[in-house]
Amino acid sequence: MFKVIRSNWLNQFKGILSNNAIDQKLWDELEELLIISDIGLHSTQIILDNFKTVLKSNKSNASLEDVIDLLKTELIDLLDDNGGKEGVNSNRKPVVLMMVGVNGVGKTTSIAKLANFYKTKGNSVMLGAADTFRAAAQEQLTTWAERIEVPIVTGQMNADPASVAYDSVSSTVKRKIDVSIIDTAGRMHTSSNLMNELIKIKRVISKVIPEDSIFPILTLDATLGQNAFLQAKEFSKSLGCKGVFLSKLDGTAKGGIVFPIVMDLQLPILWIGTGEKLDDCDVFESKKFVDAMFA
Ligand SMILES: Nc1nc2c(ncn2[C@@H]2O[C@H](COP(=O)(O)OP(=O)(O)O)[C@@H](O)[C@H]2O)c(=O)[nH]1
Ligand SMILES: [Mg+2]
Repeated sequence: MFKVIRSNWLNQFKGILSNNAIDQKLWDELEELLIISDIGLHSTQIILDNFKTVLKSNKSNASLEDVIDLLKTELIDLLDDNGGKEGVNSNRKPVVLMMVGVNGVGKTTSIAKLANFYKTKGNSVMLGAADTFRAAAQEQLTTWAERIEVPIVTGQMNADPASVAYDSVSSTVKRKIDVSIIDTAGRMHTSSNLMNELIKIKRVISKVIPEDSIFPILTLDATLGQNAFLQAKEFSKSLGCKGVFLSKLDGTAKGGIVFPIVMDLQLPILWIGTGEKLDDCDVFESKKFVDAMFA
């Protein structure tokens, strides 16, 4: 798991920590390392402030390894404390995952991965192709559904996406299926029509399933770095997203993007995508992730 992370933080942190006394130069170099790792200014400040406190009370007698361990523990705690751990409670049945995010971030691919993930765990799955804006989106999801062997509800090009989502979720309930995953369109995040359309989808499906069983999941592309944030805030605010599917982690050597997602957006990262194939998908775990950053 997380074999794709190539940050190599261990040697970089060791180098900085062993070459400096605890002074401004140390903080400047640490800050630089965190920022070029995609952590973003705000989260970097929080990490450094916490680390300063820990380091001041420990460095005099702590070994380099101990200091690295303190830092790792702090990073894991920050991820656990800020993102919230609730995630998707799949004991609740049926559960609806409504996948949102701008075009090209990997929504449809991630839906296929999740369908495969839940099916492999023994859950029944139903897909809903509510991206009726692009004809190719229907075909793409249908192809995945056939491969994974899960049922799908599709709609005509330009059909009302809310009605496709409604049909799919209704059918999920009727057929006593465990997990319903809804694909949605992702035109520009600046288009208020898109947000209104997504809000409508959520409202309409809440007529057949309790609202707390609906989980809007934001797909974010890890390679977009800080650029992913504006879109993320907009989606999160409008839809009350419950978590993030972080795609394309194989496409970046950094990985630090997880910190501002969790700390600034206050959204847990639930899954990561690490390639284009069905099983290039892992459940996110803070400790494993931080260990991988330092591997
Ligand atoms: N390397 C890599 N490519 C991915 C990943 N997830 C999706 N993709 C690719 O990203 C492109 C856009 O994906 P798609 O699912 O169509 O995005 P959508 O427009 O958000 O539905 C496709 O070429 C996918 O194969 C991932 O985790 N890693
Ligand atoms: Mg798509």
